[in-house]
Amino acid sequence: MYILDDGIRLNAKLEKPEGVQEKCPLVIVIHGFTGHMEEEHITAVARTFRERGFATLRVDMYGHGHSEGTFENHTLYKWLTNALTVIDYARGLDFVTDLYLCGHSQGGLTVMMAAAMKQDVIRGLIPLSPAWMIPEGARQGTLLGQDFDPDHIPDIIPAWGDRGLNGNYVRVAQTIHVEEAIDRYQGPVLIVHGDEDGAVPVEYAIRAAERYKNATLKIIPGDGHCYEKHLDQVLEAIKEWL
Ligand code: FER
Repeated sequence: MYILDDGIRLNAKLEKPEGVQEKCPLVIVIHGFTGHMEEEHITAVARTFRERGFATLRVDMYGHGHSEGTFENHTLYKWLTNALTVIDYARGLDFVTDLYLCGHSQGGLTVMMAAAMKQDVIRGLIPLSPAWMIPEGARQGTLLGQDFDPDHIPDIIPAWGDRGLNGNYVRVAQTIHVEEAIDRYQGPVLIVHGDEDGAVPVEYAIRAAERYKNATLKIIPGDGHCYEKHLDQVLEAIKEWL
C-alpha cells in the first residue's frame, strides 16, 4: 500500500502479529541510506517484533525502494517529514495501542530525531547502528569516504555505486543536532551496534547510550553494519529488551 506524504507516495507494508484479533502495539521500521524495506536485516527485525505480538509498519523512505522521489534528491528533512507522516498514519489506526520507532543507520538517525519531535506519543525507541556521524561529517566536510569544503559544498556528491547525491543533502545534514534530540526523548531506548561496523563507528552508539536518560546498549562483537554475521544476536537483543 502507499502512504501519501505531501503528494509523494511512500511504499509501506502493514503486518499484524499472527493470532492477534484485538488491539496491539505497533512498531514503525525504517531502512538505511540506499536501503529498502525488503533487506534481510529489516525483514528479520520486523518478524521478531511480530513474534512478540507487535504489528509492524515497514516503509520505503523518499527516493528509496518503491517509494516516489529520487535518491539524488533525498535529504534528512524529507525522511523526517516522511517519518512524521507515517507516525500520524499509525496513530490513526484503530487497533494500535502503543507506538514504537525502529530504524537502521540513516533510518536510526531519522527515528532518533522523530522520537524527539513526537516524544509524547512514542512509547519506545530502537535505533539500530544509528548514523549519528552524518550531521557531524557534513559539518566537518567528510562523508561517504570523501572530503569536501563544508562551506562550499559540491552540487553533486558521488554516493555508493554510481549514484550521485545532491549537495543539499549535506546542507540539510549540517543543520541537524543529534544531542538535542537525544535530550528531548526520555522514554526507553534500545541501541544495537556491531563493533566491526565499517560504515558507522560503534563509538557513536556508546555516546548515544550514555546520553539517553533510559538506554540499553547491545554491542554485537565481530559484527558489521548490516549484521552480516550475527543477525540472530540482534534479534535476541530485541526480544530480551521487549
Ligand atoms: C556515510 C556513511 C554511512 C554516509 C551515510 C551512511 C551520507 C549511511 C549508512 C546507512 O544508512 O546505512 O558517510 O554519508
